Amino acid sequence: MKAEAAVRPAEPASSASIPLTGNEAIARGAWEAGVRVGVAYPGTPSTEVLENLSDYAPSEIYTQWATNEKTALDMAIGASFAGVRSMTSMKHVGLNVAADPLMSQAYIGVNGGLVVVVCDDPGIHSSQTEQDTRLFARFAGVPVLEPSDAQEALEYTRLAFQLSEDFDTPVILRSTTRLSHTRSSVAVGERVEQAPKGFIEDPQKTVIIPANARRLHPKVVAREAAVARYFEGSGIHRWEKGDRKFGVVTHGTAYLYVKEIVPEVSILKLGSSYPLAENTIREFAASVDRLIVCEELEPFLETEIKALGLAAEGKSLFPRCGELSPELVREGFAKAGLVEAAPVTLNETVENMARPPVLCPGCPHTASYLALRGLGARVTGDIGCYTLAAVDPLRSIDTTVCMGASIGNAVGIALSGTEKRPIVATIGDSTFLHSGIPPLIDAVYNDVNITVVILDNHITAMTGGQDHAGTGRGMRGEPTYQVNYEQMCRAAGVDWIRTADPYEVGKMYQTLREAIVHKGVSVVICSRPCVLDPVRIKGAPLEVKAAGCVACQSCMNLGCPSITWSDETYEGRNKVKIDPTTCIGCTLCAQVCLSDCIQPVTA
Ligand SMILES: Cc1ncc(C[n+]2csc(CCOP(=O)(O)OP(=O)(O)O)c2C)c(N)n1
Repeated sequence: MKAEAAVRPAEPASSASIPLTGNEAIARGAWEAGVRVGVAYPGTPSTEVLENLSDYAPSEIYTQWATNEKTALDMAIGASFAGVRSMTSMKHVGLNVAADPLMSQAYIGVNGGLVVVVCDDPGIHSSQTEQDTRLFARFAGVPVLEPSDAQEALEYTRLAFQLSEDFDTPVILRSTTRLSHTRSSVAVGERVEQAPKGFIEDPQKTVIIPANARRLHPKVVAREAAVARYFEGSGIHRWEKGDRKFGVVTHGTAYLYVKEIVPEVSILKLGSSYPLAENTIREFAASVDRLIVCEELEPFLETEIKALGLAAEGKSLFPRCGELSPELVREGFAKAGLVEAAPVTLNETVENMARPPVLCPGCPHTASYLALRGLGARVTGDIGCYTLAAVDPLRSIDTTVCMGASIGNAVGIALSGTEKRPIVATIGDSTFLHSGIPPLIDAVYNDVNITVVILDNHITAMTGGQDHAGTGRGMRGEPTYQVNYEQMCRAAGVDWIRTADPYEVGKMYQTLREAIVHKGVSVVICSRPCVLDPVRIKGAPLEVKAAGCVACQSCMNLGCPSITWSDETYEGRNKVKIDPTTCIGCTLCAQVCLSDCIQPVTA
């Protein structure tokens, strides 16, 4: 072990300490490091990184939402080529989308420092999968830094820019939901401006044709050893000496759980899992009788440590799937015989109280899916608030894979020739721009019979209401060009396009019916702003005139959370009532009511 001091920012932090979440600390660290360009596509738990970066002065940092994670990384790479520090941030699945430029840039390297913030979501709080970005870092040959708390998030972000320039590589800064969204006290520093270097003409480095790539690949391999050596001398890996009977290798937020549950053991806290701290790990292993690896998600360190020929225990004690917690870590150490097993945990109690998520009262997506169910369509879905239409009571989505998949999936179903029902792809506006346009081109190119429904609520609602290229506003609210979906679909070759208002249930149903009988590709743009954005829309609420309610329960099929059962009954069935405090007066329930008993509230 070379050094025991934690890695500190290149410039001394000022004496000021402020409470920051992990994401706020990352943004602060980037600002202090002199970042000039920040671009991202939103995704929980990473969204607030760019949102916080955009709170700094536009004269210091240019920030903007990108159309997807690949274009975001491409733009950040462009800024790095031009000699300024740049950063992009995304959720773990965003890196799947941005993988192509990342793999190339690992060969090319950087001019201005380039940091890719990736926030993993162990426990799948709000994602389609659970992924461990450390595997991606090793796959790409790109160093990954793994802060445990907000202070480290700030310091490692600064370090990441420095490393990027010193070792000519993009650097991944990996966070997780727990770190990104947890607030703690952080000692902050000042911004250190970096003089822009300008574009360096060096096509043998910046043009990745086979002849150059063959030369650059060995550079990536050699860099792995060089960065590992640097890490071992930098103090980023912290060895906390304790009981020599047990040594625990850990990382990220798992370190905090280990400290809480078994504070007396020897701990090797790795600030980075790739490149591996081989020498430090060997030394640490030799100093303890029993080596335990406590890591979240994949057995990344455990596998590497065993490959070094060292005996270690890891996933035999701790789960490989899901988020770690103090309770699960205690359970693991109890299995290892270090601590007593725990009594009933808070987690179990909370999980037993799980409440299924629902669309908001007045959500415009509700009526679109109600209509599609009525039409008996085979519906491919996508990722967004509207994915909730897959569950009761709307239950009108048959497939959901990943962002942008709905249209391609629908084309594939049509090409199979087995589907008798009308095939409808449903996709949100932000998702359509993210990755829905190429498959729409494929749909026309393959001349299939499908309908594409663009659920245009004028915002990226799922992640908290971010603007995008279809809203006509940039991330600081500045007016900018607004994509015209109709023109875009026409340019892809679609000749049957209609716009419908999902608050006019009858008309919209009729439009969708016409769309599905059209031969070829048809597009319906269901246009109506999200009820929560930009300000919460609230009209006069509705009420059920109980005397007229025949308990037909048609309104219940909307799944509106403002509609609940009443104690009154009609022919043995419960009537319904509406909560006037949450009702936004969209009138969808009144439109589907068979007995006309839902009316505006009268004083
Ligand atoms: C590759 C990827 N990037 C980001 C996300 C996070 N995310 C989930 S849905 C979504 C967009 C939702 O917006 P939109 O399609 O307009 O639907 P809405 O939620 O507004 O109904 C985003 C950014 C993700 N799941 N996958």
